[in-house]
Formats: sequence, C-alpha cells, structure tokens
Amino acid sequence: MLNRNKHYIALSSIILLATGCSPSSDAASSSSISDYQGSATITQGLAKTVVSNLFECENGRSRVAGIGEITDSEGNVWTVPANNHFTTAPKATDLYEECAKITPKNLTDKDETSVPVTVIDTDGEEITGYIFADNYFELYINGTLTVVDTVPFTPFNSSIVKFKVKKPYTIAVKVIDWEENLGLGTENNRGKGYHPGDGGFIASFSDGTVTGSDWQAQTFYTAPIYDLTCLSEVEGQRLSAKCSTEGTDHGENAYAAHWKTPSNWMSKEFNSASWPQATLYTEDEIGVNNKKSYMNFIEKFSGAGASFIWSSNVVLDNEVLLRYEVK
Ligand SMILES: [Ca+2]
Ligand SMILES: [Ca+2]
Ligand SMILES: [Ca+2]
Repeated sequence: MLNRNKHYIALSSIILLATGCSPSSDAASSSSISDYQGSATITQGLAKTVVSNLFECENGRSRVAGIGEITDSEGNVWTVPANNHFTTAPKATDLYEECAKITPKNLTDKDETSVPVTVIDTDGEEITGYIFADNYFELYINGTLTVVDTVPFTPFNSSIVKFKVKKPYTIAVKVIDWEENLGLGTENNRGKGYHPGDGGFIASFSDGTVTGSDWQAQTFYTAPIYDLTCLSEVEGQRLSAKCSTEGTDHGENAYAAHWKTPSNWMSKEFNSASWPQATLYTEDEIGVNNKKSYMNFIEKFSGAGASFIWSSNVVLDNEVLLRYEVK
C-alpha cells in the first residue's frame, strides 16, 4: 500500500542530500530531516486518521478525539497522539464529567463508597486517588492497568480511583495532551488553526502520595516542530525549550519527534533511572482557575500538597510517561 508521507519524506531526503538545500515548499520549516542528529524518529505532515472520534459528548460539546497513524521514512508506523486503551480498559469513576451530567459542587456532594476497588494485593491497603489530567491519563499500579480517563480530549473532567496494594508500590501513568490535527500536535484554538495546546497532570492519594518533582517524566512525542535544530538531548532529557510554541494558520507541514515506548515501562521492575525528574507547573500555567472539574475539588489537588507535573515542555510534549515509587 502506498503511503504518501513515507514517500514524501524519502524523496525529500534524497533531494536534500543531493542539493544540501532546505525544502522550499514550506516556509515555516527551516531545517530538514536529513540534518537531524538526535535519537527521535522524525515525521512530517498530517497523519492518516484511523479512528475518527473516540468520544461523543451526550450533554454539551467536546473536541474531536481521533487517532491517527503516520509512517516514517523507514516504514515504521507511529500512532498519534499515542497508543492508548480508551476503548478496552476499565474507566475511572467520574468525580466531575459534564457530558455525563456529573457536576458536584464539592467533594461532600460525591458518593465515594460506590467507587470500585482494583485489587492488586488482597492483603494490601485500600487507597483512594483523585486525578485531573489535561487531557487524558492511563493509570498503572505495579504494572496493572487500573483505570483510564473517561474523556480523552475535552471537556475537562476529573476522576476518582480506588485500589488495594502493599507498599512499596509503583505508580506509572501515561498522559496525553490530545490533538485535533493528528500528527501535527495542534488544535484549532485562540484564533489559530494550528495551536499547540498544553498538557498537565495532578493527583493525590489517600496514603499521602502526591504528584511532585520527585516523580519521573519522560517524553515520547513532541510536536509541532517547525525547525528541527531547536531539539536537543542532555543526559536522557528530550529537550525542546528552544522550539516555538506559537500558534499559526500554516502548520500543515510541521515535523513531529517520536520515541518508541519500552514495552515494560509501566512495570514495577522497569529501570527508569535515566528518566528525568518531572517539571512542576503552576495552576496559572495550566489554566485551571476556570475549570470546575478542578476547582470544585481543589482540596484534593493543590490543597493536598500536589503539584501539576509534566515533562520539561508542557506545550510541545504530547505523550509523556510518568513513574513514581511509593516507599
Ligand atoms: Ca480527560
Ligand atoms: Ca501540545
Ligand atoms: Ca491539552
């Protein structure tokens, strides 16, 4: 089967090798794939949509949460914004979810006794977690996929989870900043057709565990990139602080950087020693002050001592894996 992206990338690489010139077809891209030296695999342009929309909002509006595939110059297929288990995994219990008309004003309006308990260890401690993600999370405890977010993109929602486990245990979370322009890392927002959007994740647990800078966060998908020379790597960190985070109306030829996720990244035994520490973000930076799914339960988020975390770039890094060991 012909894949236009693969052929475009392969052809442009040959031309660039032959001429040493930058592509003239895209004024926004000032460097080429063949010049890129880092550990990521680079793709360019829009992915092929393979799932048009994972989620329909029954009561209200939501952004279209599609899934795409894009093939790199070596024939590897990348799923964007990321591989996920939304359609198959157990869903988290909604703390606040407008599409389901679950909109308590505070925690006392919420019946927590009906939240199902995932048993990791039968003789473990029962722990309750409170989670808010921009936009989507999948929670693993000791490598077991415990629950996933009920809303992949928008509206913003929050979740409760209960599990039974013995210490020490490992929390691993896949977080996805979803995108409308699949493979380009952008959405129609703030008057721009290709706005990069941002992520953010915060959680607290009844055993005192909270998200913070002692969590680890590694990046697996960074987009949009308009100039590949802005990417760098230092001691395992996949850095993009020099890359533009501006929206544009001409983002259709953006590059994306992909890294393969290790198959056992969520397991207790996985060695994440090379992963960077998580970066902290303020509530203002994430922009939650107008979001009831967060503010109505703030006592379980920043009020519990938890901080918003992500990788080093909360705008451009769209698939991030988090790990934390509870001692
Ligand atoms: Ca969500
Ligand atoms: Ca983003
Ligand atoms: Ca987002």
